[in-house]
Amino acid sequence: DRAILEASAKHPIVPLEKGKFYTYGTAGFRMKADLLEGISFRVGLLASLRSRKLNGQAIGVMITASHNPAADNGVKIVDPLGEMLEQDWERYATALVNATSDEQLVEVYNRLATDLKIDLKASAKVVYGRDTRPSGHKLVTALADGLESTKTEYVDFKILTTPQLHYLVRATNSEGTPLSYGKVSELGYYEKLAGAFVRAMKGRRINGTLQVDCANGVGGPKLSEFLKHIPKDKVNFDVKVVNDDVLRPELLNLDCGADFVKTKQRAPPNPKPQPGLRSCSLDGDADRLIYYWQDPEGGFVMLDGDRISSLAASFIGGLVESAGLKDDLRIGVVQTAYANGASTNYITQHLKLPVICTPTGVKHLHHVAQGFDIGVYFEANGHGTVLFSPDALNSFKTKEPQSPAQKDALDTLAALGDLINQTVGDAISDALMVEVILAHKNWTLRDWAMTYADLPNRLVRVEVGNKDLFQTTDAERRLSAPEGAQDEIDQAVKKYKDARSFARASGTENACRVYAEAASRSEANELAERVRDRAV
Ligand code: 16G
Ligand code: ZN
Repeated sequence: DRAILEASAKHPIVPLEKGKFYTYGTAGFRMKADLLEGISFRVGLLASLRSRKLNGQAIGVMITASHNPAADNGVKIVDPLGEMLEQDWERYATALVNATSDEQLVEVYNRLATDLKIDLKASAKVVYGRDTRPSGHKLVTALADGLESTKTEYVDFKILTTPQLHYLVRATNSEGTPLSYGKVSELGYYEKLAGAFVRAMKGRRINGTLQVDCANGVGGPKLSEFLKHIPKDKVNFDVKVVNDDVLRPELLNLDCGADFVKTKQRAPPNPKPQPGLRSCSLDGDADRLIYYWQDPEGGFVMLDGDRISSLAASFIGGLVESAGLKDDLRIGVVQTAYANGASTNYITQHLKLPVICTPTGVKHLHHVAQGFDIGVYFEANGHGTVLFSPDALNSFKTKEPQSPAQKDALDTLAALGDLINQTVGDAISDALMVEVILAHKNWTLRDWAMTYADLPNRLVRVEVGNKDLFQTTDAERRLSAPEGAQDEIDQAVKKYKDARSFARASGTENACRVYAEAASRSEANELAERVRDRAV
């Protein structure tokens, strides 16, 4: 207890106004970096408890604020298999962080240990990393102090993308077992991806250059490092890395990156968009991906998370059929309310695959995707991945092929199982998957975009006094409170063709979001404004 008290005094928590509390949001604690030092220290305590509770398995901590401005930062906890922290534990994190004094902190810590039957003498291990934000350094120092004060073993993996940290957590816990996820090092991550990429491409050619906008974040240097591991004689992959300046922190996510492209629905102004160039953008911690190109005739065309999801579902569904596994493996797609209605239609009607809708946030989608043998999940904003069950992975490796075509499909599926990050959405891994699929289909981005036409849509952010008044049901597609608000939305939607709209409280900022889609751009805009004005 003394050790914790003393260390905690060095990393005080910044008190909030009366009645306000820090909360573990959709993606951990996220706010202005100067508020986070004490929080990071306390997250160290929580991670040690979690590790001790889980028999000393390694827990991960990632310091990042993703697509937020450079002045923000965040702390989130990763479970042993590389998944997001189990939801029950979010409130324990919140309890520790909101303790009002060092003494109270120790009290809460001890009470959690007692209530959860945790042996504080058992061994504990935590591995952590951070993105390129300058504030990250101070935050990992506080974190390490939290770990030392609880006698927790730790490994500092320094600067990483978020998905790399998730990889390392799973690799650490599976090392030396039959389910080993890969070598426990950043190099191991590159080698695994590069090897799988070569196997999945199988000599196919990639047409033209891919320009990757890295949001001036950690994805830039990491992508450049990864590219060195691709054997030039096996795959031609011509990548132009842009917006990869991590030496001027103020440039992070500034007028570039996946969030900019998705919300502004246009290409970053720098470098000047080149007509026809195949392009994609990562976000600040490289877990989101958006593709796009500037069409000489049609203007800017964006291929977002819904498009990546339907592309992956169509390709993998086809392979499963060719491999003769259609009756053995259940494939499904998981989306949120933000998914464009046209994508949902395409997947259910054309691909004939089931779609499940969940609330926003990767933890929800990931969980539901695990219910399938092959679960494809993406948020429209570009965050997502494809999960393969142990059964699925096993059948790719053990099924006896009846023909060369079957063998080909099985080999490609097995390669995809290694290429696609199984722990969390990973922009680098997802981009490689997209490139593999386009090469197999011999498609340009235009071919990809032709599969269906997106419904015009509009997202508006609304400042509200208290966002918590807005309660949702039906995977955030309907409001249950305030009273009467959903009726207003229903009335508004009725006025337009192919229309859909919903409102929800943000999980990351104090605001509401209104989404609307309809048959034409003007109708979508009108609907969004009507819902904003009448229901929110
Ligand atoms: C977080 C989520 C992201 C979600 C977004 C919604 C993770 C890792 N990140 O950034 O998936 O789309 O929140 O934000 O889960 P909102 O609640 O403010 O709309
Ligand atoms: Zn991110």
